[in-house]
Amino acid sequence: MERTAIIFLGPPGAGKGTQAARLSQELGFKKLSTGDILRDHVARMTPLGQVAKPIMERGDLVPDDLILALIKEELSDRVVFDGFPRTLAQAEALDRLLEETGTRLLGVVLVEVPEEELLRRLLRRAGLEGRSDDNEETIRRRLEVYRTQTAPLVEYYEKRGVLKRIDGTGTPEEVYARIKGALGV
Ligand code: B4P
Repeated sequence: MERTAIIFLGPPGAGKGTQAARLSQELGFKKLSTGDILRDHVARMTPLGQVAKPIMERGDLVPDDLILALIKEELSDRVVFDGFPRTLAQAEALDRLLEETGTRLLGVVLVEVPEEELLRRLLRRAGLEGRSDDNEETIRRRLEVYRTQTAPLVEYYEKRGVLKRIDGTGTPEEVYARIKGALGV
């Protein structure tokens, strides 16, 4: 069986987690969400969780070396990455890992949503789920971190011809149909 991977990229609140969950389930791929794994470590207060907690509460990124160790531990033959990579160093390390393991990148799905809508969605989730990083100050910091540290990955993947730009507005079903169409799966 060929080893394959799909990456979900996009600002906080774009719906990456929602769409990655659905796609991985339908394709039978493992969903590897660095945000979910980190939240689990924080909840269990593991050594990684203790380091990650204040960083995530501020809306900053957890150091690359810690994230890369997690990824190596959790990598699988068929995988959907949700929220990883988030920095150029992570993207370059992932390239090396995919090459070493003979894994083919099927596409990088960039979910695009205007900033006012992102804020609206995350503030609504704050009321529903009470995630500790879903308050207005942290959300603004997460958006800023996305612009400065993660947005450069758009050009990185665009240059290689693997980027699929997806309009992330509308219902989750509408967005999902666009993603499947763009990936041809
Ligand atoms: P994540 O968990 O990845 O959080 P996020 O970027 O905010 O995305 P999330 O998955 O929650 O939101 P989504 O767009 O799916 O990261 C949290 C923190 O962990 C980071 O700030 C960082 O500190 C750390 N971290 C994670 N990965 C890291 C890495 N690789 N390197 C370093 N640090 C890392 O959805 C948002 C909301 O929109 C949901 O409530 C959803 O229900 C709603 N929604 C989805 N689709 C919708 C639609 N079509 N219409 C309306 N609402 C919709």
